[in-house]
Amino acid sequence: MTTRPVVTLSRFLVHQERMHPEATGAFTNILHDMALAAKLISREVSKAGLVDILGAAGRENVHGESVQKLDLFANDVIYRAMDHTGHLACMASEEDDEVVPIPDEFPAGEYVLLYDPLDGSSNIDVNVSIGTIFSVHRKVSEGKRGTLADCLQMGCRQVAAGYVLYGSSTMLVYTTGSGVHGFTLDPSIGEFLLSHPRMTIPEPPSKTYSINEAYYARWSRGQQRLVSYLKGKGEFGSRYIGSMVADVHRTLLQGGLFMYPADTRHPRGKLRLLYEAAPMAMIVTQAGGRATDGARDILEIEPVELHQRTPVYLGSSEFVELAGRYLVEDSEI
Ligand code: AFP
Repeated sequence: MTTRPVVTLSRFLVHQERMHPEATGAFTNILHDMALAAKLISREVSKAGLVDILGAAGRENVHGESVQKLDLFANDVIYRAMDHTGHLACMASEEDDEVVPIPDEFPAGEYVLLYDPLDGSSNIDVNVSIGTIFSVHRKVSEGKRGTLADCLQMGCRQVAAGYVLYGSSTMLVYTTGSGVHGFTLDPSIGEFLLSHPRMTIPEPPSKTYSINEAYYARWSRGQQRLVSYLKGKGEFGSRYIGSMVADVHRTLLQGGLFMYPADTRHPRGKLRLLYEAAPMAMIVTQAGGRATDGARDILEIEPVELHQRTPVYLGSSEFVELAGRYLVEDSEI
């Protein structure tokens, strides 16, 4: 009987680092630290349903300790896993208004980390999958400590992007620009194991579109006609979880079209360019798909502010291009 070797995330990262003799190891360590943060968040997320026993956020638990909201907990865990390592020049989080500096007592490094610590957090109370999204850039500014300019870089300059899905299993999926690799957490040994090497969006893709259709009345004519076309074909299925990580993960595994368009309430879309759209765009593009704002490639959008929003169309190339053709006809909202 032949058994496949078990490849842990650590072993995989060491192997990848060996293929780049110029590597300092800093980058590998960032991914290691991210994996550690993911395990800590995963442990807390899996306890979310026990909130009545363990204590609701903002109150004290049975041990008399104060309980943090999960998204703030996740934000804190990632920051603390990263702040002292000497690999990062600064960070930026969806939860914080400004660039998050590295404390003065710790050395600063050459990379910048942007993250959405717990995306889809409104789904926590109903036990639906949620996730963490992260993006890594190289520092480009002169000084030792990172600045806003280091965070406001185009998606095509990302050196790595990834997400962690807290679902029926916890998965870490990442790319450094040479393929997308997925690891599943084995809770019995506390290790991420390589379960999805070289992920690519399947061809032919599943005919699935994913959008919050309740906003139909707020969409542009082009957007309405696109969805009417997809429905009218009678060939498409529809899936929408409302947690971007979960919706993108399904799209990656099965193909399809995920959309969060601009609408009258969100004229620039709802999703954040730096924390959600750009990292997911890098992953989907690396997996053979496409990601646009309806017209422009997401990876080519020049960010001008930290919390900038963008419409998002991502998934199988043919569907993203189809969406673009409908939207170009009528961009008025
Ligand atoms: P929350 O973090 O507030 O739950 O928002 C999740 C999210 O940013 C993204 O994960 C979903 O794709 C999208 O918003 C869902 O938004 P709608 O509820 O408007 O469909």
